[in-house]
Amino acid sequence: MKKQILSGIQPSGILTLGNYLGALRNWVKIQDEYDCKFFIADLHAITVSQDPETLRQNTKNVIMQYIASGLDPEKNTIFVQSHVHEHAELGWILNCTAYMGELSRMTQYKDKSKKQDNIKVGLFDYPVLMAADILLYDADFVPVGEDQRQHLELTRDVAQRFNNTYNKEIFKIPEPFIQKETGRIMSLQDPTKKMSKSDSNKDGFISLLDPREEIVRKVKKAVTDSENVIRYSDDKPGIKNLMNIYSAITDKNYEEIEAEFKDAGYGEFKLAVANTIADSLEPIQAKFNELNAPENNNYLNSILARGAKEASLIASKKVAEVKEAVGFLGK
Ligand code: ATP
Ligand code: LTN
Repeated sequence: MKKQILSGIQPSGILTLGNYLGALRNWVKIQDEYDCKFFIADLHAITVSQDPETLRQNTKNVIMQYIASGLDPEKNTIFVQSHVHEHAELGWILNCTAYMGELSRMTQYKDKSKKQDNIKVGLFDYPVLMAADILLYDADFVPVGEDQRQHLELTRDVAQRFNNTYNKEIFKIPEPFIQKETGRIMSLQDPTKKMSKSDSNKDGFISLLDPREEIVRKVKKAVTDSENVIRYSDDKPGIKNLMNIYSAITDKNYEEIEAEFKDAGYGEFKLAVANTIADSLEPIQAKFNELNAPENNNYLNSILARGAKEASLIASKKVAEVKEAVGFLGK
């Protein structure tokens, strides 16, 4: 039996290089070895305001970006979270297991709530829905970026507590699967903050669909320091971030990169990084444009219909087990 993998990305914009290197690219690498489910977390996306038409378009775009990045719809279950109502249903039940105190400690909530005037209950509750996503499918591993580690810890605590409360191993306790080097790609405009697709400063992130000129412009504008020496150091967060990106794409280690750019200044280094990024995104963009043609609409819909069917089958069994354990009267 292959081990189970589950992960998702919110359709809150076009995916960034951070999403790609931190999550998506790793999914592509492991898709043969594991039984994988990848979903589009639209229920999560509405924890902050979304324009309905943009959300619909972003959801389609994320599906196409998954496939264009190399996820094979024949090997993986790909689905939209809101197509499987058990996510919301289990989310509610787990709300009655999770504690206010533990949710209050989530750093993503603290960061995101600072940017909102009226903080939605859903933004606070988001990690519980994420726990439900994971626990529905008995995931062994959850491949995500570093920012999600805390949510995974919470998932493990909630699962354990639920199992203990009902004295039954209903939920499998999942493990995080986080790549150290690429787990946290930083904003180009503020290298102390993670690169994020919903950043209001569009120059902070590179989107998977940015054309080469735009990538070159953004990388050239990236905030660095004034030393003008390409050296890997924690006190040079901007350069460190660019070196991380370059290393992730080229597979060169930091010493090799330092040697390669020994006689170069930041201008030359940035141009090399930008072009390397653009080269690696080119095939993804070509495939995306192909998938985006109107004649492929039915193909994409059929993948999602199949994905929802496969996911629902598993999720409904888990929810039935949970309802029984909790003491709900059967129909
Ligand atoms: P939003 O800006 O809407 O919060 P986001 O860009 O932060 O979105 P998510 O949808 O929350 O992205 O994350 C999808 C996946 O990408 C998660 O596994 C997350 O850990 C990973 N990820 C997001 N940003 C980065 C980053 N800068 N570096 C590495 N991984 C990242
Ligand atoms: N919270 C995640 C997206 C997400 C997720 C999940 C990831 C929602 N549910 C379940 C892994 C497993 C994020 O990246 N912000």
